[in-house]
This record gives sequence, C-alpha cells and structure tokens, in this order.
Amino acid sequence: MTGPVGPVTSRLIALCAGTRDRLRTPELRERLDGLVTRLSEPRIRVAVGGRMNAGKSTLANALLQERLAATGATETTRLVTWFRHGHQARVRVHHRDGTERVLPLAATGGVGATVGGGDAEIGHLTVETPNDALTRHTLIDTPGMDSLSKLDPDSLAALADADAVVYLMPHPGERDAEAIEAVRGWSGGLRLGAANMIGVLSRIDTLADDDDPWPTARRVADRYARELRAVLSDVVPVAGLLAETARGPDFSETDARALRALAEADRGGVVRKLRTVQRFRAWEEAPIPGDDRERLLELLGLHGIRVALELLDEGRRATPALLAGLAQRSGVAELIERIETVFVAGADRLRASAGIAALEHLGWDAADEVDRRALLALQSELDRLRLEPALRQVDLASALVDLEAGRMRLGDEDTARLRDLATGADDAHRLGLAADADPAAIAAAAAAQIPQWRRLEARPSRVLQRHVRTARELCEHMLFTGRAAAEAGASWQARTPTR
Ligand SMILES: Nc1nc2c(ncn2[C@@H]2O[C@H](COP(=O)(O)OP(=O)(O)O)[C@@H](O)[C@H]2O)c(=O)[nH]1
Ligand SMILES: [Mg+2]
Repeated sequence: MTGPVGPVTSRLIALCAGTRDRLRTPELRERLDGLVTRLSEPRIRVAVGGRMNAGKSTLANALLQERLAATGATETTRLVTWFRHGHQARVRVHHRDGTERVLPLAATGGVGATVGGGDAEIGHLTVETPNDALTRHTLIDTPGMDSLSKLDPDSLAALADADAVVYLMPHPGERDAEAIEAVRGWSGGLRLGAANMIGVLSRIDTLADDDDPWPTARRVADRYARELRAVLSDVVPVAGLLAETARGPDFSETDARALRALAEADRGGVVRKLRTVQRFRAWEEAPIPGDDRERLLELLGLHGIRVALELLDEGRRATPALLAGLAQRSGVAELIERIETVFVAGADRLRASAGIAALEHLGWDAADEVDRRALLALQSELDRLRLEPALRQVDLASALVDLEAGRMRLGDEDTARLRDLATGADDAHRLGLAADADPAAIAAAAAAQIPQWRRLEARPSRVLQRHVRTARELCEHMLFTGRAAAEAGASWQARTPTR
C-alpha cells in the first residue's frame, strides 16, 4: 500500500497511543513505539522465505526487475536484506551492536558488489533505491540457512517482522512430508497463515527431465496447496531463473544472437547437447563458442535455452519479443498478480492483523501491575477490533481459496455473496449493495443473509462450517452497526425540529 495508512490500522495506532501513556516500564513503551513506527510505514512488508538455495534471491530480483539481491553461494547471500523505496541508491549495513554504516549502492551487481564479503558482525542490510516495484511494497529477502527442518533465527525473526510472506519450496522429493511439517510447525508460532502467506513451487525447470516441466509442476503445486491449505493461500509454480533474466537488465543483444545461431544449427544435434549441462559445455563442434554457452547456461539454464529456441521457432526473433515470451513462460505474472490483489490491496487488514498479533505478544511478559492492567484493557479493545469486518475478511480470504480449489462447495448465489463479503471495501459492497446504501438498508441486507449462513453451518463439512460461521458473524456485526447507525440517525432526526 502506498500513501496514507488504512482505517483499521489507524484505529490500532490510536489504541497503541492510548496505551503507551499508561505504561510504566520504559522498555514496553519502546516496543510499543517500535510497533507504531512499523504500522505507520507507507508500504506493506512482503518477505521471501524458504530454505537456502530455494531460489529466493533470484525470485526477489525477478520481482524487482533488477539484479539487486545476491544469488548463488556468496557471503552476502547469508544476510537478511531489506529492499525499501528511496530516492538515493544506497545500502545501510546494520551491525549487531546497533551501529550502522551507509554505502553507495554499486552501479551493477547490487548488494553483493556493494558489501562483498559480509562478516559476523553484520546483522542485516537495507537497500534503499528508486525501484518501481518498491513503490508498491517493501521486500525482505531472507537467507534460510538450515536445510529443511528449521529456519535460522535471523530468517525467522525477519518473517515475524513481515506483514505477508512468499514462501518458496523447491521440490524436495521424498523429504516432502518433512518440509511440509516444518512449515506447519513454525508458521503457527509466527501467526502466519493462509491469509498472509502464499507458496511458490520454485526451480520448476529442475523438477523433471521432461522437455516441458509444467504438467509435473502444476501437479506438485496442487498437491502442496492441498496439504498446506491451512498455512498457504495457494502454491504457484514459477521458473525463477527464467523470470529473473526475462525481466532483468542482463540479457543482451549478443545473447540473443547466440540463441539465434543455436536455433539455426542442426536441431537434432542441439537437442542432444541440451540434455545435460556437461554435454552442452563439452560440445566440440558447437555453433557458438564456449563462453557464450556458459553465459546462456548462467542466464537461462538448459530449460530456458530450450524455451528460447521454441520461441524463436514461433517467430519471436526480436529481443523484446523473445524476452516477453520468456517472462510469460516463467509463470511469474501469476505470482505478481496475487501479490497485488491479495497483499497490496489487502494491506490495511493484513497490517492490522499482524499488528494485533505483535501486540498480544507484548502483553505476555509485563511484570509491573500497572502495566499489566493497561495491557489487559488493551486486550479487550483488541478483541473488539478483531470483529471489524476488514479483519474478518482476513479469515474469509482463505474461504475463497478453499472454494476455488474445490475444497468446499456452495451454490452460485452463496458463492457470489461470500465473494462480496470477503472482498468488499465497505459494508455496502460487502453486502452487494450500491455504494450509497443507507444504514437501514445495510442492516436489512445483513439480516437477510444470516439465516442462510446458519443453515449452511449444519452441513457436515468442517471446512464449510468454519467459513460460513465467519460469514455469519461478519453479517451479524454489520447488522449490529447498521442498526445502531440507523437508530442514531432516526433519534437525531426526531430531535431536530423540522419545518
Ligand atoms: N535452474 C534453476 N536455477 C535456479 C532457479 N532459481 C535459482 N536458481 C539458482 O540456484 C542458486 C540459488 O539461488 P538463490 O536465488 O541464490 O537461492 P536462495 O538461497 O534461496 O536465495 C543460484 O545459483 C541460482 O542461479 C531456477 O528457477 N532454475
Ligand atoms: Mg538468497
């Protein structure tokens, strides 16, 4: 989200301000101030998580359309890196002792070229740069040091600081179940779930030996989505390397020429050499020199080279058309669309719900009696805020996903109502009414929906029961506020003399 903070987040900020003045312990005040600063940021924080080598930094570069994150195995890839919009391109190096160093961002090579070998004293990095993608959301790249079962403390802390997470999973084969259990394990502790977390099946070109990895990728992604539906809104397959190159600045006219030369050579021979990296490298009578082949491998991988040849066969010979084709075949557009429609558009509610979770954390270790009372009072305010339609919509977001994935069934009319409830920007739109509907009309429309949701709650499906209960509670809340507003309006009119 850019611009002003949303309405629910604003109410939360006001609650924080009221509580702050009642707190005695300076440390608690400081933490509350920290939270207010976070809630007041102009943009939502989206983190990229997953284990090391999952392709996180590569995907981050694809989203940024710039090679800013360090990829592969370098010292800098082990650091949590924040990418924020800024007018001046620079890198802040945050040391673990609280000190900070500011460096100008290297013209090429991104954070790796700027910071080079990191050292143990560095806690994390912040890259500030005038990048378009960063006007929509802040991006946090995490290292994910551990193999499969756990993430390192730095990565976990960064995920906990995010409002939404893109979680990358390369296909782990037989260790699948273990990886899935691991995600379930830590996501609950961090209050991440289907409303604020989306999965990516990454490196899909390495998934299968087939020429076209997409059928396998879709099947595996669907299975992950089913198994992880409680924590991930969906799992989208993406060929990250292809996306990074297709959207980034590195692919040159020379690279396009090398591909065209390959496309014109004897196809049978080319296809055979493209079976393995070793064969492609050791190719003696190749139509292009070894350096060019190495560069194509680095930019596109074997699969990407094959896709490029197909695109050239289709007549996409000019470089922009070729790159557009590669971007399209990477699948990244679908992920970007989800980030926009789910995360950026839902920034107010995602941020407020992350803020509430953080606030509840704050209450646990208050030793002082006065502080405890202030935080208890805050808790009851938070319980009230939680009923806010925008926050119930965080829960209903997962209902839409379950519906789409066929995990629950509703008739067309109920589906349309649920969609309105989950996505409407205000009560009128949530109830499918015109924008200028008055409180009485809102109360009436909400009241009309309640019996049907209650009827559906009697159905045997657990998934359905959970979602329709939320829908009913949301309607009850709108009925209550609509009625109260209508009565206030009526009594105000009664007290106002009419001529
Ligand atoms: N073949 C292939 N390689 C990839 C893909 N994405 C990343 N890589 C490579 O895998 C290595 C690790 O990627 P990186 O983005 O640094 O992983 P991270 O540790 O999760 O940040 C790098 O050498 C990348 O070039 C992909 O989609 N396909
Ligand atoms: Mg990385």
